[in-house]
Amino acid sequence: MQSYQTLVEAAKIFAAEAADLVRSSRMQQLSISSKSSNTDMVTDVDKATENFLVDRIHGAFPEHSIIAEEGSDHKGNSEISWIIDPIDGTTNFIYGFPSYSVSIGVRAAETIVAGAVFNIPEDALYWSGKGMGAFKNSDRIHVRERVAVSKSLIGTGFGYSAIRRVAQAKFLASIIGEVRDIRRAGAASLDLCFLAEGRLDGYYEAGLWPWDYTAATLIVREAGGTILGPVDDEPSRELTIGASNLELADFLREKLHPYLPFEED
Ligand code: LIP
Repeated sequence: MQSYQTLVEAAKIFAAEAADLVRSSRMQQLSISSKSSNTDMVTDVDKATENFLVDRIHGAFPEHSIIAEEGSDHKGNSEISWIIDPIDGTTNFIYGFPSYSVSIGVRAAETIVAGAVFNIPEDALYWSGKGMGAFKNSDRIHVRERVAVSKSLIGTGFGYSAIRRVAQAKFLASIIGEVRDIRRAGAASLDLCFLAEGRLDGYYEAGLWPWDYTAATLIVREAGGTILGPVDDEPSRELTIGASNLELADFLREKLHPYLPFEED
């Protein structure tokens, strides 16, 4: 099996190349279609970037598996899996709102061993390898020093189902008076990387997919942060929580539990 370092370096290179492709496509006339709802959009750039990444990864590591947001699902004969979001924050990409990324996570069996998240508008690469620490470009990053829950800045996001968003907003209303404030940036991988570098104290979201959170989960953990799921320390589609400290993570999970699972259309 390749060393973790080889996988980390490859993820960094592939993420940067894919970011160049997205950036160069930004000014073209986008072809946009919808997926799970009329607000869940995908562009031809998402699909072209995914195809580029699948070709690059398969060309370098033909024995590896690949799972990606826009449907690629290549079964390899190795314990290594690449989990890709070609554009995380597609709505932001379409609107030109400066919060979208390329997210590439790598698992060896169940362990996340490499992660690369390219913040395209900021031209910055967040990356990590298991046991290597977390980085933004060449700078080491770390979660913010512990603060009281009441002084915590919390990121979150909402689903593509209107009923689900209303239920999520009701939960938000239940905690907004107990924390410093809320931020909604629109790309889970960047929300978690912002946590890793101290721009947020905590983050939660229900309804994420593995390609949204895999890479950034490793980056948060290697930056000294805590990741929780609904009942353990693994993120999931039901719930992903990230925090600079366990007290804040536990606060968010305890508050969220009575509201889960959020309704769907
Ligand atoms: C997005 C997530 C974000 C969530 C959005 C959307 P996409 O992923 O990263 O956290 O709030 O609703 O799901 O669909 O842009 O790849």
